[in-house]
Amino acid sequence: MPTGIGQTIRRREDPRFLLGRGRYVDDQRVQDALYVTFVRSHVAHGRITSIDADEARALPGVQVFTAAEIGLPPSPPPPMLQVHESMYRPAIASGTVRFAGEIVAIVLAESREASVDAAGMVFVEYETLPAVTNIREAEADTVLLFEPAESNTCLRIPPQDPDDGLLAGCEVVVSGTNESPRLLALPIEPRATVAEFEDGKLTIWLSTQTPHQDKAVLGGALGLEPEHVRVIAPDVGGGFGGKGLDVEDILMGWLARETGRAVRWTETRSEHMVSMHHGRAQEIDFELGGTRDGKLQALRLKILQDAGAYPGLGAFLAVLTQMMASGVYDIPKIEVDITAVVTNTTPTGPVRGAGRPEASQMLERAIDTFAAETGLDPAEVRRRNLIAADAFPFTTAVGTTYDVGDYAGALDRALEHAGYDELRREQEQRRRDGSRLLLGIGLSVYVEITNGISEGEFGAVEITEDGGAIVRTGSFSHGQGHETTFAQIVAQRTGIEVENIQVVAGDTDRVPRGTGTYGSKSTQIGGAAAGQASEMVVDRAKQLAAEQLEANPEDMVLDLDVGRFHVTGAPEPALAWADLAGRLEADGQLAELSLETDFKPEQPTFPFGAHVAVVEVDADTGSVRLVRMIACDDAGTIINPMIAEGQVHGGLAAGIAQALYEEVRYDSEGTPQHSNLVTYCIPSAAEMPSFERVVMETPTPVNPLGAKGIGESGTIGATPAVHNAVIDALSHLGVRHVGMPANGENIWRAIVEAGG
Ligand code: MCN
Repeated sequence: MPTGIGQTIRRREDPRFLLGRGRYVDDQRVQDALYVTFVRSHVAHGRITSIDADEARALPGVQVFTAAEIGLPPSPPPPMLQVHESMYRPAIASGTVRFAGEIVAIVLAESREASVDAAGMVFVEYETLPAVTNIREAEADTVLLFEPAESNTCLRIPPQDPDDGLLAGCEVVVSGTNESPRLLALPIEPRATVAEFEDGKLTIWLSTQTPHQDKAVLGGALGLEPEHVRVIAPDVGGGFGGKGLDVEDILMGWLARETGRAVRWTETRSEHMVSMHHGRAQEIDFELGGTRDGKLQALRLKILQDAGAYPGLGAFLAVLTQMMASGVYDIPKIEVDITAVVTNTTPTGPVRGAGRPEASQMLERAIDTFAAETGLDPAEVRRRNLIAADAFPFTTAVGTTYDVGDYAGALDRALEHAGYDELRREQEQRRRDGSRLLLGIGLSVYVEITNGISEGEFGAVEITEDGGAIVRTGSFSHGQGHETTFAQIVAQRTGIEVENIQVVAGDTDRVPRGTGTYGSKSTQIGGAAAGQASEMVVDRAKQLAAEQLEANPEDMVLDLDVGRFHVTGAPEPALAWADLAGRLEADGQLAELSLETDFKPEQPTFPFGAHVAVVEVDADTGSVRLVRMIACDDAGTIINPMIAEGQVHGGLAAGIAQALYEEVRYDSEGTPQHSNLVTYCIPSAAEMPSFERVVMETPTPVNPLGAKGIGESGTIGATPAVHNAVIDALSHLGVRHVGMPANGENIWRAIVEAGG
């Protein structure tokens, strides 16, 4: 039996990566390329008063472009944002700069060194303007950033039927603010682009998650027909939600056409940290009400999202937060008010989780706050309010319909694995003993949305002459292991061995359409499409095998264990895939075993889970150590348990990093306080405990695989569990909240403020 769904096999792509044989954009050799350096503003908000590039231009082989020469029109944000035209983002700043890192000039030269040196000789002068970096200040409109636009607000969705008395009947009402700090996606491979323009066609190599969408946007921006744009995404060294088409890429396409030379650019880490979009950057004021015995009745939220310097996807992510505002709980009344504002900071966008972590971070903090107020155990408050396993499909008070779940099952498993009661006893004991190392236990029960806007995906399967298969998919792996899991899906349905199945993705000339990879949607739509195309090929192959064996097509079966066609009940005569393909090739019929499909599900899927974090906090210094991390994540049917586990591990590390370490900060003038990995803190494996994973699989009816997404689950569940654990450790000191990241400084401040 070939290795199909549910079996662990090692990632087929890994030997290439581990032996340094991956091929990334920067490895792409093109003839006679010019090297591009973007000159970026160090001023967060200002008027460009002069750009003096004379010295740079005088250098041999150097060309310099500014907005005046480029003349590309500013791009409107995605259609869901209706904003004043003055807020459209220019590819290169013209007149005004709006964040530190914005492009003001472009330098091209014959080598990277010459290009960087020449960029240092472009002198830009600014008249600085007041910078706004705080979202509450931006919301107040005291400084208008886009006059004549009359407000900094770029997305406003007030509650449909506001009810002043929403919380009136509640015996207990708790309130607070949860900040989800701005952070970086920070892939190991930074962005890189190579572009050439030959015979009227742009070929562009991008480090991206979304090659086909990028092709469409590039064509639109540069006025090129679809057949005149080819996007190739080779190996990508991580994206974490951050990679897609950026203004730099549009400029690279323009430069290749304008100069008639190939152009290349690979950003530095410092450049990356100020210019690739940032994530999160959201604050939520919450009010949660319920009965004294722990039944939740009403929730009111005011979401404030920082869109950064120009409105884009980041503003819209607050809508995903709203969609998931009820989480795993049956809360009868929920009112959500959304405001997104522009500031003088790097524009925001999706970073692993994108809008959903913010919902679970807020909700799980609110539940713990409610538990503290009522004196109930946090696990008990959760249990009393979880949506019951027999209530699905379930529509929450904010109108989101969940497919299937067993939230109590996930919580029970995680608590049992953790030894929750024993941990509580140990906590008590340490408190009684006056131990300096305080034990904290944090819970989160979460549900998230994957394939959030119910997109479809392309999949095709082609049988090759030797009886192997080529799978073409519109999904695109930037680290997730699709070369392995997509092959497993096809193997399961065709009986062809995984090693004889090639997965083709990421080249718009080799895959006709696709949407790419984000929102943990690839398996449930791209994988499902590949599975569906496999079944179509098998059906057609049965007919063709019947013709070859002069049998009735209805009697023909495919023995999946060995990949052979024969008549039911008679194993001989039989045709293996290679026999059939060989005969069809000889007859000129092999193309009939090349079929494609588009799989479009009715709705998104809703992975869920429960996490338990155990921390030790030093009461004197505030330093914190994550001691244990227990994760039960249910993504429906699992294709490859080892890959799924790897995804959870990566997600947990990201979620823990947000809870304890990561934060992008600006000073009051909008100057970023981090420009490299010395000053921006991300953890390494050394800071992580060995993760304890509890397996659970509840298949979804939404797609034939029964699979939900798993790429972001760990990120969504881990942050609130760890955050709650830190506050739990300090709760007996009167601490009710610690700002995120819950690092030594913030913990120490919270202890001091509580009088400890
Ligand atoms: N999988 C599985 N069984 C399931 C679901 C998934 O075996 N029920 C497998 C898949 O087949 C795939 C992997 O797990 O090999 C992730 O699948 P899926 O959950 O469908 O997510 P996507 O492939 O769409 O990946 C996107 C998701 C997102 S949104 C971010 S951000 C992210 C992530 O995945 N960025 C990553 N994981 C990452 N992993 C790496 N190494 N690098 C990134 O940049």
